[in-house]
Amino acid sequence: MFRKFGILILAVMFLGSMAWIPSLDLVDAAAKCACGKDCKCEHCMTGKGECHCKPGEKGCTCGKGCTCEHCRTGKGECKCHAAVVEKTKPTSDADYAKTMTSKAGIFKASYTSDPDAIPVNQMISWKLKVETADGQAVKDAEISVSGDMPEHGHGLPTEPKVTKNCGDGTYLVEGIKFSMPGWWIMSFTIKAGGKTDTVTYNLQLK
Ligand SMILES: [Cu+2]
Repeated sequence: MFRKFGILILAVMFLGSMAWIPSLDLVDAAAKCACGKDCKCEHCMTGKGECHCKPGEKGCTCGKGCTCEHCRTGKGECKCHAAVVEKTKPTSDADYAKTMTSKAGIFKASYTSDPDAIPVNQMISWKLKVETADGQAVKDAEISVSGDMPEHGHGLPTEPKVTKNCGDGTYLVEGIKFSMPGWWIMSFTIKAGGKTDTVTYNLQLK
């Protein structure tokens, strides 16, 4: 009786471990995918081949190029996971400057933080100064804010917003709270003069 029971337990454990193998593969594969969303391309589901998404193409948010149906045809949802191995650590040449040029080179923006030494777990505000690439103040921008901790796959605990346009190309951003120390990315999507571009800052909080 006891022996039978033991064999049964072993059998269950064996089947259990078999069931784990593919799901572990999936977790691993998903971690390699660069989509901001979740796409179901072969690359993302199995880790095979390269991701062939093109950023900005038919709803694709992959940094890589995946050939999932979502990315090729725009149908359905992208099921890639946000965390990418290469992106989960800041590169050694990561720029921590407070003045950055936007991705497409349309704007230049600098921030100042209040307080200056950025604390963890405390509500703070930033002032963002926005200029065109040639240094003209951008006075009528629409700005959205997002913060992200790529190593952990989570964002800010708050939803910071521009609460005041100071009129001289600076904008008050309130409601910023970094919930833990580590590497953070702050992105500001700036829309002005019919153009949209994103400025990204790296932060290393202690
Ligand atoms: Cu975190």
